[in-house]
Amino acid sequence: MSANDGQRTFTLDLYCNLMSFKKPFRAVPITLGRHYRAKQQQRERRSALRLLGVAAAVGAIGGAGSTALSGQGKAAITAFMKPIAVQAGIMREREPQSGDFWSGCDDARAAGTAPIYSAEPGYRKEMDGDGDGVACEPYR
Ligand SMILES: [Ca+2]
Repeated sequence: MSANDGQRTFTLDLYCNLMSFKKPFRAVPITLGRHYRAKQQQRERRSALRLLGVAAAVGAIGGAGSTALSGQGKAAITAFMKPIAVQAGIMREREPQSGDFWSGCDDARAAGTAPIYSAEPGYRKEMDGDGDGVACEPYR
């Protein structure tokens, strides 16, 4: 680098300092606002609660799984969960059994065996109005 280059650099810097209207960049530490801090704390609390919920669910599933390993535990869980599942429409009160014959869907529903799928005993095309392979579907 020659002395001339140094002088040119100096001149350019001087020019920039004198002629520029822009203020030089100065980093200023930012303090978070009260509202933002409150939101962040709320977010952290929710995240912690979610983690706790997931942990509880994993624990419950693990506990139910270990209980289900024994036949007695499985029976207890089934006895406890079945009414809930029936109420929610996930499970039938009574599974279709061979030899089932229903005069109509009202009888099948009264027996708690509806809906009846095409491969199951008790299924008849006459009971499946729309022909989709499911007889005595729940009312919509
Ligand atoms: Ca149907």
